[in-house]
Amino acid sequence: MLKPQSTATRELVNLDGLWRFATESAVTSEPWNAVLDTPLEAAVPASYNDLFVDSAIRDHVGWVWYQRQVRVPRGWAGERVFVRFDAATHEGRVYVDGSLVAQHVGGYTPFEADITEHVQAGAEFRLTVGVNNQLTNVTIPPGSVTVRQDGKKTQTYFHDFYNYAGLARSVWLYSAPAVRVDDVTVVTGIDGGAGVVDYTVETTGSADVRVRILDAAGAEVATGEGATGTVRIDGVTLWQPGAGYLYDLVIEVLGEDGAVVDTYTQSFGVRTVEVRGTDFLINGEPFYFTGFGKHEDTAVRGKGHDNAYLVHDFQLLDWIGANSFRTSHYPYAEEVLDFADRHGIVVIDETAAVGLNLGVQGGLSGVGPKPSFSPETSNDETQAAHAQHIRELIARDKNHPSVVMWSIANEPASNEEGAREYFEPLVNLTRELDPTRPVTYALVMFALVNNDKIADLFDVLSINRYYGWYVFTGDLATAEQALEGELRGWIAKFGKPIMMSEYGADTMQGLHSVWDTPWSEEYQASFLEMYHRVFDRIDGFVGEQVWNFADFQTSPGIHRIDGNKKGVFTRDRRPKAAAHALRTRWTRIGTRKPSVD
Ligand code: BDP
Repeated sequence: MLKPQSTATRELVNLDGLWRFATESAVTSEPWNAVLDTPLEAAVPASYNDLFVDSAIRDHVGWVWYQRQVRVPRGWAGERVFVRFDAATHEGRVYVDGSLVAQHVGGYTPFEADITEHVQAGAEFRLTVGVNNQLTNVTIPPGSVTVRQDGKKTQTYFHDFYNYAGLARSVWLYSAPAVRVDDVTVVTGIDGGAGVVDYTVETTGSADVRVRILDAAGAEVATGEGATGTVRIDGVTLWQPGAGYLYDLVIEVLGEDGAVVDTYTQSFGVRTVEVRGTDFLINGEPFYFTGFGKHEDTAVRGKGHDNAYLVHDFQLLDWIGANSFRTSHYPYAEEVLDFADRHGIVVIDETAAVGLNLGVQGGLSGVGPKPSFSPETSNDETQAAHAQHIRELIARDKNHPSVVMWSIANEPASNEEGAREYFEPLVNLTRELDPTRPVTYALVMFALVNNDKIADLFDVLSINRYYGWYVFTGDLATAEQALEGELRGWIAKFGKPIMMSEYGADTMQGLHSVWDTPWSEEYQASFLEMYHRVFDRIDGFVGEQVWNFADFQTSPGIHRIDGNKKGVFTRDRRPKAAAHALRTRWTRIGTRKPSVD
């Protein structure tokens, strides 16, 4: 799905700002039919939960309403007019005045509606958006809603981060011509010193297409004719980890008289990704991932996208020597991937399929033990929602050179009955939609080499482990043996690349100890060092991503102190002691770990 942009033939109006806001209980049953009668205004983009000092809003389960007036620019007569939501978490319904124009399920992927028939150039309309935060056994991610005796709804979910909701990403109004670029896919290869660029442009209606490729300085380096084609870039500059060189594919759609009726520019990088034996190769060179699992999470904004945090987080990644991160546990804002493209940070792009596991959360949430895959829990309908989510993720992110792998789930119950039937079609779908990128999933601690049912379906084994934290707490010597034994078992059985996609210890900033005291800053550093000793003894190991980049908010519970504290940085991005040790190690590693003797 194309990201809206302003070009010679398209105009773009950003609708961020302050919108009228109310929960469903505070307004009439069809709030789109009138001006919302509410004293509240909510910032867009931002999750609504932490904006107001009102627990009835923070903990609200169900619909909330956002509304604003929008004027269509007067020059848009004769154009198609679209409204585009970068995300509505987790379900959105959009009304233009009294008309429903879009409905979308899935909280982290964009959707849009052609509203041309409902609006007039130069005139105002009322844009009302309902957003629902309910998670059920058939949503991705899953959860469950309970109605108490007093009628109040409460919700449980099976993932370890706060269920922030609302309009956390930008909203756009844009114009585009009736005959236009509808989609583009760019796949790149390398042939000696040349880049080989396969492109496929889809248009609305049949029209001639031509393309030009511009280098980063804006110089034309190649051209092509037709909606699909292959173009060579001689003397290509590759997109590399740490050096995110981008080209522009300028697409022009031609009218019957040969005049340009639409133009759209897709940036891309020339690079290849491949798994060979136990190596993960970028541009044919073994690549070693260093970095983090992250979250979109800041104070007050919740999951609201913020360019200041975007810049600062990438500065910190650079400072600490990290070359990559995983978009744990949902697709991040497109601005994040664009930034990673430009700055050469490698991304493992994850779906929002987190918590397909009632075994893990039994203890934490009080739900279970129930089978994770069954008609009452994750079932065919869940799988269909998961498939749709994968389609939308790949449609959105397929052209990002920074994205080198899809992670289609975090910690599913891959050790349980039904896991293979659930996952095999999803892995096949992912490969069909994108044959160019490896596919992985992050393995839960209960999924072991002798009971996991799906590892053989994937290209890379991404292991989440907490030896020394949830098990062998405070006993790093025993944890070290257990970790090494387990990792060697995976390598011996599968001969695939294996990486640590999560390892970390909760750490209270400012707590110090001369002992191996869990929660102290020293323990976090010793814990990570212990893991690194093990990684450095194992061949076939392709990366380490610490859990987590920064402290983040979770639902309340006795296992968490105002959120998860496994951050190497605090929630306001100050380094804990471990950050300095990681910096020493990762700046030394760069992109390639020295091989084991
Ligand atoms: C893993 C999850 C992650 C949690 C982490 C933890 O993948 O979302 O936050 O553990 O417990 O199970 O800190």
